[in-house]
Amino acid sequence: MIYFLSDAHLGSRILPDKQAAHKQERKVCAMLRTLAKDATEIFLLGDMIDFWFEYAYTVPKGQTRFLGTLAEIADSGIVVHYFTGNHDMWTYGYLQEECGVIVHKKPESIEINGKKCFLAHGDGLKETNTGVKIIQWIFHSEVCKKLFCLIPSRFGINFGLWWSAKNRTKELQLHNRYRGENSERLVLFAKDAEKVEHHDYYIFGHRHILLDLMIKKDSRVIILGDCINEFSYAAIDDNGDISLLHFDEESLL
Ligand SMILES: [Mn+2]
Repeated sequence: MIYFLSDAHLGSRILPDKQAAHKQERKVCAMLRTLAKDATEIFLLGDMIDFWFEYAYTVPKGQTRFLGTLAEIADSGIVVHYFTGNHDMWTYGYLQEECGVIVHKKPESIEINGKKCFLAHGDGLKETNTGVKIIQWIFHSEVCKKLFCLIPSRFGINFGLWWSAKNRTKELQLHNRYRGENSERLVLFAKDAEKVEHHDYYIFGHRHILLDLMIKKDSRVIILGDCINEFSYAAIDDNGDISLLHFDEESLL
């Protein structure tokens, strides 16, 4: 089986306290370990960590269980793909070296069990808002990254977590529902992309909604939900069939 999950936003200040954060992190790890039982590959499609920035000699505190679980799964021979999202894009080798994952910083077109899949976190696709575009340019700028490195980490990381929580709160208030086939950006993106190159599945994270939509008789858009409230994931079986599922911790007991 091949699995896809996204958007755990581990370490987010939206959660009430450390205890709640650890509870969520343990559940994400339990989910990963359960999927690992019959997985050959696991794709993390972005924003697994709420704010990640690697400095030359240090990384942000926290997410210890999660990073350990990734390393354990990768060490066992399962290929783990880590797509960066718009909250955890500032990774420069640590996740590959220490956790053994393959980092993808751009969308990928990959054939999986005979199906052509377009995989992406989903931020920036079909984006029309100039403000958001400017922020995205800043986030991807090498100069801005170097400048951010000059800020002491206690201020830099504090700012990152604050910005991230503010952003998520806004998203939760404004956008956390399906906008419909004609307004949902990722669906519009997939429909446009389909005119140029065919994919059987378009799989995205980012939106924190669950969507399984046929856009053509042989093309489907999947949006993965999240690992905060839904603990949802997609699975592609050996025949290339895809399903959107929920992880149920109770069933493990
Ligand atoms: Mn995102």
